[in-house]
Amino acid sequence: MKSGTVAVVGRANAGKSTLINVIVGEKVAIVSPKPQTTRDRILGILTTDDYQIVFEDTPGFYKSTTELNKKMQKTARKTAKDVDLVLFVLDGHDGVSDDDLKLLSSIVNDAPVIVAMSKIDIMPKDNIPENLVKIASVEGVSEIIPVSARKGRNIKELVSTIVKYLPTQDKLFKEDIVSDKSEKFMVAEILREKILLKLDKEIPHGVAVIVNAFEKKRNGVYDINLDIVCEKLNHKAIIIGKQGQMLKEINAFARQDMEKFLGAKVFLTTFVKVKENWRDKGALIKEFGYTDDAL
Ligand SMILES: Nc1nc2c(ncn2[C@@H]2O[C@H](COP(=O)(O)OP(=O)(O)OP(=O)(O)O)[C@@H](O)[C@H]2O)c(=O)[nH]1
Ligand SMILES: [Mg+2]
Repeated sequence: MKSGTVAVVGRANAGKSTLINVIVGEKVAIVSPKPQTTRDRILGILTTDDYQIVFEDTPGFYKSTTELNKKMQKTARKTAKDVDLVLFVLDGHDGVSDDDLKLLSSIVNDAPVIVAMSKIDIMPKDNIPENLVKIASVEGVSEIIPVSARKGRNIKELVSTIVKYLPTQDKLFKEDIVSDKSEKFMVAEILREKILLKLDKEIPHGVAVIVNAFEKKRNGVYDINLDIVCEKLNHKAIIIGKQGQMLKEINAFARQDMEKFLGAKVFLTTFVKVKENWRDKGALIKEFGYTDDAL
């Protein structure tokens, strides 16, 4: 049996989490059109009779000066070491830049590197060969596979290529495990995903979601109470919206997804709090669970 770990790294918004969700066949990580959606290392595990791939999703590389961002970048760099394979996701639909190539060469280390050139469904066809040549110029790249997670293109080819590079050994996880994250973690993330989708500019990036209560009642209904922590009083007003309309929409949208995820009815309550500039305060970052200590 082939089995091993695969760090999935790349620029923020490249499509890493989308690709893992599609390959694993379940939503293990939230996705949004905004950069810096993923903040933690999240495992997504695909097991068949012949192989087990343990994907390690990471926060995308992004230029930002907050302490939280520094922690996220560290998580990504640390994850890229000490794995059997690196899967570098590169969104080249606007062309592959020198910065992309620099980033790619900076993560090349002892493990083989496969580049998934993502979003080919929105990439002008004529650009594909040129992009491939550019990526191939980086030393240490073992394979380049053009894919579209959205359209499911070349996913099988990508998986079989990954398997080729994994060691022959027993499974690392039981076959029924798809993620290392708890239901509690995922419901908080689902709410954060809806905030990312509904709100713009700095607001969603400055939001953390904290679980106060997560309980399955005897009637089967989940009672969930979450805090939405934001950075400024005026952000709180925007999140709540006129007569609470924005928060109502966010909650309704999130509850729907939570019910799908948990397979049960959800009673959701949320409360918006302000913690000034928490993204620059180490103690709060830790309190909110963003730490690379476990890596
Ligand atoms: N057209 C197209 N869009 C895609 C594809 N894959 C992902 N996207 C979109 O790209 C955006 C970013 O996707 P994510 O999966 O959140 O990207 P990520 O690399 O995990 O981003 P971070 O977590 O911020 O680092 C979302 O709006 C996705 O719907 C694809 O194959 N084609
Ligand atoms: Mg992500």
